[in-house]
Amino acid sequence: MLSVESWTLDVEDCAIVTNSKFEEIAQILREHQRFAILGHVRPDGDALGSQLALALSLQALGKEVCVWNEDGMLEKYSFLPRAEFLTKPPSIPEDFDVAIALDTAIQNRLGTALAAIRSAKIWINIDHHMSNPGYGDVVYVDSSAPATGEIIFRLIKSEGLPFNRDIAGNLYAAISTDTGSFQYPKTSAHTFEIAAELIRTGLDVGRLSQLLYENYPRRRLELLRELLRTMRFQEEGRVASFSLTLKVGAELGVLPGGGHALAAGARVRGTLPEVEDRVLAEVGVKVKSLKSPQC
Ligand SMILES: [Mn+2]
Repeated sequence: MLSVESWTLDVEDCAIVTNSKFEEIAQILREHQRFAILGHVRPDGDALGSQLALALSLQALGKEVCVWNEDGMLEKYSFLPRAEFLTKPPSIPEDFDVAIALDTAIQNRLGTALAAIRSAKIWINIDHHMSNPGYGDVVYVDSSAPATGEIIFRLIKSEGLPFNRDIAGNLYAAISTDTGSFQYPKTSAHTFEIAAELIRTGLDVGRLSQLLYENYPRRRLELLRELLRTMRFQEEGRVASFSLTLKVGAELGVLPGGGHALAAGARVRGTLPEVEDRVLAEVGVKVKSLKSPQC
């Protein structure tokens, strides 16, 4: 039930994607006037931060830019610089010179933002998910990048596109959140070098970190309290489980969580105690078959 949207595991079949050069992308950005910048539904910090960062750079270049996400700006990211620039897409589709999908492995995960594009002369697809099949006319997918924000930073810097503190703040949020605060394995020395360059624009890292990681809505704490209250341990402490009834979930105003490679979901018929027992019995069998951890 906790946020799993940013846990992306690149295990799906992957197509060989031939990347365009930054030079070619920058030329398209400079030569056209009207842009739509889109990101995936149920956005995370990387999607929202990357969208805003590229949009602000294009706006500073004198372009006309729409920044759309099906879910609009999430309350928890509303502190991002120029957050109000990102809106829900309109119900009547519009025409663009260039539509740019960011951080979105599968094009239809753009949701209603995709439907709001009646036409685009060029589709650009910039992403870091290995499962991205390379849709669009111009593609840049780098699965070694820990965040789409890192690719946007490299594009902006290598091509001399406008860069300022607002752009840096959005990119810092994108990279920080998608690396789990610079902890996940794809975090490299280069990632820290980029972060250093972003901070040099004058970012207040302490304040940004506080807003990113230490501010919770009350219902998140209430959800955590409910989950911890039901927590139990089995298999000599190697299995921990907790549960949430739909009734309590509805009272707390939280949605049922989706499925993800690292956070699988299933619908199982039965009462909660019955289903819990069945799932935990299966987990117990699996755990018994595993060797003891070495560390
Ligand atoms: Mn991402």
